Amino acid sequence: MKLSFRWYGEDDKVTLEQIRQIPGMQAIVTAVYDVPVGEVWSRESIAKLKKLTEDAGLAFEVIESIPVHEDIKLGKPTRDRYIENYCENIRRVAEAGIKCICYNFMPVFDWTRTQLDHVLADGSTSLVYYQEQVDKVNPLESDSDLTLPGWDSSYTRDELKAVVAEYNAMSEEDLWNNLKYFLEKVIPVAAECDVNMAIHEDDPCWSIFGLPRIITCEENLDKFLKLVDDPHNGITLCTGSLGCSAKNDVVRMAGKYAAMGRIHFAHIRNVAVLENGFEERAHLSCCGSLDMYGILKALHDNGFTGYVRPDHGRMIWGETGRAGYGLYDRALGATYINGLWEAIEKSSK
Ligand code: DNO
Repeated sequence: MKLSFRWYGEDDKVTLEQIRQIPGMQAIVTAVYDVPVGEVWSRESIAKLKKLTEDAGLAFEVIESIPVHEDIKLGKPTRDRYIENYCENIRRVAEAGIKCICYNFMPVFDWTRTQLDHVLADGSTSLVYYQEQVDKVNPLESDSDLTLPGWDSSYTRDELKAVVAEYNAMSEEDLWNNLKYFLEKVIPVAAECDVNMAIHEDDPCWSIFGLPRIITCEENLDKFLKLVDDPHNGITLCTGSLGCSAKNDVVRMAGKYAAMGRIHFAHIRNVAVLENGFEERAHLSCCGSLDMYGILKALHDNGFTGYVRPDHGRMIWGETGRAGYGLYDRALGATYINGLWEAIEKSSK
């Protein structure tokens, strides 16, 4: 595995110098943020990220994310232009040395939580999802509170209502067809550039607001990998996204898809699964519902060689900043991952 860390660019409170001091840190995970979704990234912006990263002694090899324009997911006539731009972005980041691109195919809403600063028993704060709070929100009603974190804030309320209505008229099968159409154009370009595409599971892995969500479980990941059966068409195994549903056996999925050579990136995060949702917890197995040792061992024993990053951390030690993306708890997560990996490697010899 190659240990990596997400960095939001020069505006990130967490600096490259700090990230470099995390033991065993090898690579940065970042993106160009100065271009609207769907447009082509400038070579200058890409080169700047590369230089900053490499000057800090870290590898510039993973992008998270090149976002997919809604017109592609909706299958609108304008999608071809956006897909062409997407292919151009793959070529451009590949030229700069990128080996892996993380993206998602979630309609409108990326990750969804109902609170960003829930106080846990130890006084740290974390991101949580309680179903009863989500149920109170109806994006189509003008008086509902539309401020759940993680959403694209560039939409006005009317635009959001319009795009949600478009999805409401679509079936899951339509979304599958649009994903297939996208992959059939994009994966050959990724293969030509030798870049691995790594789709991120839907977070949480179930439908919200009646919108279709399809990258949610083993059956659907099997279907996804067959849409275009090429090793460059792979997944980001996000343990927290899959693991917030008790129906997903994340250890089994880690082993299975690693053995197939289709996991290119792993987001390592623990969650406590509750009856009415889930809470993000510290990375250790004993802090949540997931067997983190089992997951990493399954990756290791099945020949996984991709990138790993500690995913969302809690806010601890008085740190403030971007929810889920502070320095301290993610650094603890990185150290835990390193410890597990060393032990797994040595005991398997
Ligand atoms: C949340 C992240 C996601 C992820 C995208 C990938 O913290 O894991 O926003 O980056 O879904 O496209």
